[in-house]
Amino acid sequence: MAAAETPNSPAAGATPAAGAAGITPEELQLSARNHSMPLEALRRDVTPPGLHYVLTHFDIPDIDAAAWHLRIGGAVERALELSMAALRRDPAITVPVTLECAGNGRSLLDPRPLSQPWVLEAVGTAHWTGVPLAYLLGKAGVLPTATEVVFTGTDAGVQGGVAQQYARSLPIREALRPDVVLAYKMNGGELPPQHGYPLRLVVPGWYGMASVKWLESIEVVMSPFSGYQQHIAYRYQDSEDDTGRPVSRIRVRSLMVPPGIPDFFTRHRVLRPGPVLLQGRAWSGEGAVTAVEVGIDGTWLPAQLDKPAGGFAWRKWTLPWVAEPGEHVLTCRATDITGATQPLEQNWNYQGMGNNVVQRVSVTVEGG
Ligand SMILES: Nc1nc2c(c(=O)[nH]1)N[C@H]1C(S)=C(S)[C@@H](COP(=O)(O)O)O[C@H]1N2
Ligand SMILES: [Mo]
Repeated sequence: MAAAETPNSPAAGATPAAGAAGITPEELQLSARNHSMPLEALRRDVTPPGLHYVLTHFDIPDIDAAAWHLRIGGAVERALELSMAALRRDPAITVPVTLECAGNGRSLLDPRPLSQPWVLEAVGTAHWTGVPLAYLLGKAGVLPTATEVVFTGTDAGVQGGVAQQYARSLPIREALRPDVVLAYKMNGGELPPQHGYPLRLVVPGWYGMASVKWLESIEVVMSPFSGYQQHIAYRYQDSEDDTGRPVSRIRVRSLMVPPGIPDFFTRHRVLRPGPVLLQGRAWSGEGAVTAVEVGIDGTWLPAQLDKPAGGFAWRKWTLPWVAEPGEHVLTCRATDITGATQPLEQNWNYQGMGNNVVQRVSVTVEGG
């Protein structure tokens, strides 16, 4: 029984699998449903919906937006029930946000935790338009005793033997941030079915699991939420027995557009000798990216950074390189304002969360 993102049975998570070898039918099934962003899409500031990564634990619901309502209740002065038409009349904001799945990089771990086997590209940047969550919570009137807000999606399934609707909570101070949005548009167009139609939460700076799709209800609560996706899944665990620490903000990461052209099967890169502009994007959920270095055969050079497109949107970087004939390894490494940087050796954890190891691209420059 496979479900995305968290090893389902303790045995599954602990099963050693060497590198990417021996991919299981369950992993293949998940990776055929959930797709990542092709690395060449890093050329674009904004990721078109079809290129943005997708992660859905259960089934994509088919929702009739005309009949759909959002319920807001719990520890509030006034419970609200809002139609899509009513939400569209509220003041709207548009926020550029880089979303990344917390399981990005999982398939590189050894042993490999069995779940959605992401490589490096479970990321995308979109412009999300909708009503600020803080505005609606203000309308409902949050009681002073409130500590968290629970978001529940329509989609249901079984994970780790637990029947559930997908649900996550946010601490009240995060929920009241002005840039947290209940989005009904992606890149100016209608929200696509796979991205949460008709309404989803977007929490800038947090790994994707916080941004609940197909939102059905919002409940303000006074005690810690203990739902499966909060309490069991999305934790940094050292071992099966470790209760772990919750996954929250996106760790600093950079990726490059692999230069040249790919070999179809291996994706190994081939390019001509001479000047080439290496480029990519870097982001962090902890704050601004302050530096990107590019490694050419082990020598680190500072890349040039463009202006950021928003507080939690990726930043473009470039580095001119003169490619000489032969075999080369290109890497990139970002640092954010907290001083956090990307590890050269990945840290293993039981669920395979937050693996922000540096990307390595091997290239063959022709003419040697
Ligand atoms: N209702 C619901 N919301 C969800 C999920 C889900 O399975 N169901 N998956 C989460 C996870 S793990 C991620 S990484 C993001 C992915 O968002 P995207 O598919 O729009 O890129 O959605 C989050 N929101
Ligand atoms: Mo995710």
